[in-house]
Amino acid sequence: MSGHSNWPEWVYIGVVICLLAYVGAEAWNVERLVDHAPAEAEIIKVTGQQWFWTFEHADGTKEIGELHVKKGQPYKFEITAKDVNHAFNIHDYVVLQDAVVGRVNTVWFAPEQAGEYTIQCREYCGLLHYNMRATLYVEEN
Ligand SMILES: [Cu+2]
Repeated sequence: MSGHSNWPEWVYIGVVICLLAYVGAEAWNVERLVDHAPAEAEIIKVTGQQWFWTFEHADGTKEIGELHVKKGQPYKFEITAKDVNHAFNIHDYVVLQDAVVGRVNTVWFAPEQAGEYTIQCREYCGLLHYNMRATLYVEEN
């Protein structure tokens, strides 16, 4: 027995373990929130092609160049492309996802403010890329 006490080291190790567990749990929670749409989310199929967006609601209704949704309702976008790659972007709602040929990417959002917002293509996809826009209409529920 050397009269040396090592409890400060154990306290230090304990604090580090607690911090790592906390950071890990937070990261897991954020990832879960970002990746997993709520169960009641309505699915909207989004197709990008030169140079417009097409939307198909769960009931089969289709829209071209505009998308009508309800305030407060969560939506899950299933995004794909027909010809070349595009990127689906609703700037005001921080929605951004690649639209890739032959594959379906998903992203979800729940609009909180009624109004009109711009949907844009964020991947250079040819001559009229700059004009590949659509309007998002968020309506009162
Ligand atoms: Cu584009």
